[in-house]
Amino acid sequence: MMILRSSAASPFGRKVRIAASVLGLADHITIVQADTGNPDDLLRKENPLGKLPVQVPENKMPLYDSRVILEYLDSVAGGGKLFPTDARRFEVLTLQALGDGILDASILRVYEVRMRAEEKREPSWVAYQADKVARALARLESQPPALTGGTPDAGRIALACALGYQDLRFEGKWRENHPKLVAWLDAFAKAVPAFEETRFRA
Ligand SMILES: N[C@@H](CCC(=O)N[C@@H](CS)C(=O)NCC(=O)O)C(=O)O
Repeated sequence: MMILRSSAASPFGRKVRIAASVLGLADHITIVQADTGNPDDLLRKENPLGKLPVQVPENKMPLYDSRVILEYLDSVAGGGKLFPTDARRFEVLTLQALGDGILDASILRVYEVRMRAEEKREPSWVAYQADKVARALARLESQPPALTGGTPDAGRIALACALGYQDLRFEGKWRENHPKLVAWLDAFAKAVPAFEETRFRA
């Protein structure tokens, strides 16, 4: 059994759970809730950065971050599934970077509210992060990635989790002006049941 240290609402943890499901590895993973705010949580021992998800394969060193965990799961499943080795490889890796980047900027906005008292917040910095997300979503809306069928790759999993996080934390406002991406996410959810199965419900 491998341990996945994560939290139910984590979009990066969701990437790992979806990846494990599409690779048929979900039954080999026990999910243990981690608390990023608790200094005594094993999380900080396993990952000095104190970020989740962390995956601990049996008798092996802890693995992070989500990209590395996806690479690991892909290799356990025989390789070349989440990360194609053919000409599509760099398109997939760049889409993964874009999806993860949307998440990083979005999470910084959430943390600005969670970690800083109201009078200490910096609207121009929040707008700077929000603009990254807006530009990324505009680019994706103009060129939504093809859904290729079969096992979804790491780029498409990252994008689905990034859009799911906009629904969770930003009231799904992106849906108003990104109709192609909405259709893309609907198609992804239909093809990948683990997407709905891993949706966070408070
Ligand atoms: N690049 C990392 C990002 C992980 C991340 O930001 N996780 C958030 C929770 S969703 C976290 O642990 N935040 C706590 C912190 O930043 O200290 C990955 O891909 O796993």
